[in-house]
Amino acid sequence: MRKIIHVDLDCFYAAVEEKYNPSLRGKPLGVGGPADSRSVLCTANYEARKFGVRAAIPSSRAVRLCPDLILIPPHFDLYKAESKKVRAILNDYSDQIEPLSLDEAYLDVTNSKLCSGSATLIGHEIKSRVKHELDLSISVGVAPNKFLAKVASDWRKPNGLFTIAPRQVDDFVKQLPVEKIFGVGKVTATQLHRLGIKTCGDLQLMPLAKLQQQLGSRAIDLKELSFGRDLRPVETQWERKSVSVEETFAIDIKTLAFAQKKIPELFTDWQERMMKGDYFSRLKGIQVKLKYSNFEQTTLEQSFVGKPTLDNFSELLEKAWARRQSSIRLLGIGGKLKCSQNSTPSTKSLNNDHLQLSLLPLQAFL
Ligand code: TTP
Ligand code: MG
Repeated sequence: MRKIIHVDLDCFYAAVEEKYNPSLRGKPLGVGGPADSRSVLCTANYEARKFGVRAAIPSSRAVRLCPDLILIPPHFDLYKAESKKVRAILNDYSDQIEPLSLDEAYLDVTNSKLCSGSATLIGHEIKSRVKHELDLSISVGVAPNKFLAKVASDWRKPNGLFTIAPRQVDDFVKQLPVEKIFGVGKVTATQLHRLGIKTCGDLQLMPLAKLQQQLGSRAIDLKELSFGRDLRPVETQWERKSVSVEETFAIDIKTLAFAQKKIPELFTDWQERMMKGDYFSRLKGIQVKLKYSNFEQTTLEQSFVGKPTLDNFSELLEKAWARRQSSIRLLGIGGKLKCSQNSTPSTKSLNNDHLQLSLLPLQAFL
């Protein structure tokens, strides 16, 4: 049985701002562009979150929700520097570390002899060192695999530590809302709810064939995760080469106009991923992927440097659609990334390029 730790700093950008300007502590704080621009928030501290202020909402809306909100522009170099310091602490506990973004990483501590071999004690020590040495708060999840470790780090956020021991997995997942499964966004969650599935326990009981009718190939992966099973290793060597998001539709889409309607939601998701991993500086191209009803697919790419807009993807979709003009079962958008010169935590990468679970080696469970 493996011992996996997932760490995620609390309101990271805002916490770094507070660290360097302690007078901000205790006050509602948002990091993002000015309220009179079209900017969105990168994050907000927990005081601001009480007002409904959170990442990705427009700054203008944030100040309407919380008139006393202090808005600070992001200082990315500072965040990268702090992220490196956290990474240096993590390095003391494992050499199998997979950074997911500037503020998140997995550690495999299965073979560690530190802290009497207790992953939970290692988690406590990491928390305490990040607090005392860096004046930052980090939440820690400990579990037998990556899926559960990530859920666990979020379970007691902020400043939490939560362990899901192997013997607790069965009971834990039974009550876990399906929304907690990564890759289950609003669309999939709604599909599942329609089938009467609210928790992983419900998902476990649903016959696979029925699930496949609704969700296609993803059904197998979701079913495995609903039992708390996830064999993905902690990957240390990868560098992300692309960031993409995609959606498989319950009913195939027949017209370009309908496909275009799906772009904004995908674009928002994609932009969030790109920002979170600080990938825009490495963007070299954008792409649109269409999978047709007969499972054939086409991908159209275009060179792009900088920050693409919704229109860029809409135009690309139009060109891709023109190739066949036939109904599609899946639409994806993404960006191709250049290799980084020196791998920082943000530019090292995820095991799976896509959010889609279908790329995971879950078949190995069967
Ligand atoms: P998160 O870990 O998602 O958020 P957080 O650390 O601010 O808050 P918490 O973990 O306590 O819930 O993202 C880490 C940083 O990435 C965040 O501080 C700012 C940045 N980010 C964006 O720039 N845009 C976004 O949409 C998101 C979600 C994060
Ligand atoms: Mg965080």
